Amino acid sequence: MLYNLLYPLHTVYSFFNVFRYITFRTIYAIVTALVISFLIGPWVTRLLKRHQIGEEIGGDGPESHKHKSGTPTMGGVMILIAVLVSTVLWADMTNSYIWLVIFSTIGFGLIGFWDDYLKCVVKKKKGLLPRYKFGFQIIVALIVALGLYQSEAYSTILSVPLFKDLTPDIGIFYIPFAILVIVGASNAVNLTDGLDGLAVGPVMMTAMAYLIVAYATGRTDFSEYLLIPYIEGAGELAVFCGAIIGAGLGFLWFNAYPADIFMGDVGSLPLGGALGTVAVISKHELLLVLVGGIFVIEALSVIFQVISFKSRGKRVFLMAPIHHHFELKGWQEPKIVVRFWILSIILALLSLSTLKLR
Ligand code: 57M
Repeated sequence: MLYNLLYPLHTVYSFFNVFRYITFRTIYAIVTALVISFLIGPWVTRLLKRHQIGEEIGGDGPESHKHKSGTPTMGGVMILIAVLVSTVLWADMTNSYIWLVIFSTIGFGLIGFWDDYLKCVVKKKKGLLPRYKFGFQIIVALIVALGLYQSEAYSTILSVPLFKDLTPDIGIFYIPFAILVIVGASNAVNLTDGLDGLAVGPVMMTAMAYLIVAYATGRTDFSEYLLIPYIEGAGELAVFCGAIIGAGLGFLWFNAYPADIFMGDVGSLPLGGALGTVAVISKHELLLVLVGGIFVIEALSVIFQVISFKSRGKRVFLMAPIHHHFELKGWQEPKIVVRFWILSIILALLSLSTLKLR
């Protein structure tokens, strides 16, 4: 918005020219989201405590989690406020991709909010029934996919990491594919969110990688040099990714071990959905499997565990998702979290290297 309001003044005061630069606006989107989360964090925590919106830890989890009972949850509200306010302030609000990603974030945020509300306020243990949760996630992702598909400038060609000549055009199948990426990312981040700081670390790393990807795809020179698709206007998503990084850092301040607050589904579902949407818009959908490798490993551990348990009555892991396996093996929570962060940094670096390795 500041871009739309202030940049036109550059003809009068040349200083306002600076608002033209995505890099400048991205840095300030990070700072703004960080400051907002710092400012509202204590207030959100107090509000949630006052209304007793806290986590109820069931008896089925690891013993080490029992003491976390009552920790305020739904801290994702503060992430959403920080991301959205910062994006609206610093992004070009005439850019349709920005509106699409805002829509996706709010859509998944509302689904998460509803689920948390049922669990924590109405005290309905199971929250929103999985079939409804999944159904609404598909509807939000379908709207995003249709929004892109109907735009003439948008291509249904996939870019496959490492293979510059492999560019399959999946045509109408792009719609279910985009839904799979967005809904898959949303649920995978949700599954990962089971230890203090575990989800938000890789979320920030993924946002950082996509900040660079989006910036490069939005520039003719960079995309030509790197042989990646050029998508006019996609560079603006760097501002959004910056807002996620700032909000994530601010949230981590309160969610670091021992956590004062959990993000809840109102945080995990929109963060995953937003990253999936950015991956789809920037036409680096398949890269998300590598960048967000931690989320993929967490989701796969659940799939293998469930299949193995149902088919042969045996578990592959002591407990799924895989972070619980390490807990039951005796690793301390901060050790698991920091090791997963390290893996996530390595994966983000590897992913960025594939932009050049073709
Ligand atoms: C939500 N929720 C956390 C917190 C967070 C199919 C099955 C694998 C589904 C899965 C599931 O329900 N996953 C989604 C996971 C929960 O965290 C809350 O949920 C929000 C995210 N949606 O923001 O509000 C607990 O995680 C801990 N936590 C922290 N720090 C944080 O910053 O310590 C969360 C954030 C919190 C807190 O203890 O209460 C969760 O783990 O429940 N189900 C599971 O993950 C269950 N696994 C399971 O049943 N495994 C089975 C197989 C056959 C699937 C097995 O391996 O045998 C675990 N859920 C629970 N206990 N409650 C098992 C242990």
